[in-house]
Amino acid sequence: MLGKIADAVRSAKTLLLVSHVRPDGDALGSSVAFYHALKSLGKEVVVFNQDKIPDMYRFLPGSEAVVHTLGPVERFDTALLLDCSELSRVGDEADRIASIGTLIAIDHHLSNDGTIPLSLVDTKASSTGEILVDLIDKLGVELTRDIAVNIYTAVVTDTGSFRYSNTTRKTFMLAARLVEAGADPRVVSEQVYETKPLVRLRLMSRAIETLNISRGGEVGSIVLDRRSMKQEDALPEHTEGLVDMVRSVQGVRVAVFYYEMPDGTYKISLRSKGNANVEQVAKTFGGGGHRNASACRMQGNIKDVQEQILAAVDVILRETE
Ligand SMILES: [Mn+2]
Repeated sequence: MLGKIADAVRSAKTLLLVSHVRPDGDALGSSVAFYHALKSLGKEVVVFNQDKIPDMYRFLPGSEAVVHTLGPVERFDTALLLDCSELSRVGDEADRIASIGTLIAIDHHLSNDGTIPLSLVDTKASSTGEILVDLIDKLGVELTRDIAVNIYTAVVTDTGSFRYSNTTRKTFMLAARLVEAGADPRVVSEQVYETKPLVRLRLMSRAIETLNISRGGEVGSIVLDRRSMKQEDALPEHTEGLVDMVRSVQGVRVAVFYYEMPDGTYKISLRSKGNANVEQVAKTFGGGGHRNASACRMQGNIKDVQEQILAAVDVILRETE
């Protein structure tokens, strides 16, 4: 598949790079890294994402090239989906993007509806960035500093700074290569982890007040409602990482974060330690993700939502006791 995709990229003239809504470090790092790679091959490239770039990722070299309005799609002969392999994940422009002649997907998520024939999905890879380097090598593109910084950020953010189970020998070998090519680990971690706005800390304080511990300390959950978000003048991106704070508690095997969106529906982020498979919980409610990090959306009042989620969490914890 890698060879086929490399051929398709080589014969493409005008490419669209697109990733999932609410882009994370891997989505953006991969998209912008491949933008540089394609430019060096003399291609016409547009990087599109429906949502704005979170401030913490604005340091990524080339991130200013990302556009948020798609424009006519007829000019593209090829579209590459990065860090997602289902068109619906790209947002409102999914149908128009689907009409582009050649569609390619590069991803490491399990959820894959198989509608894109040219799909390179490696669920063992730490990140889309890691897979992308294989393609960049195959294309004979030099790993420049700009590419390295973007890919390094993708790897660091998707592995939780080389802490999650997706961190392998290959990840460290790649990291060494990226540092050699000019990525500075201190600069990246400072930008990604130490430039948070104060409002995030205030949200954290509000969320901690809602902390609920159940199942003898194995399940911890927090809630953020619309009112708190409004009162703190907070944006959705400010909630990123709150759920990890709950997972960090000793004895907690599953952490749940109920986030009330502006329309009153709930986005539920699930995190787990070890074998506890929260992807199964998310799937029960039409969501997805990985074993240790998943999400789904639900409607209804918070009490009902919590009850349903806790029942599903109970099922997976019984299975791995
Ligand atoms: Mn990813």
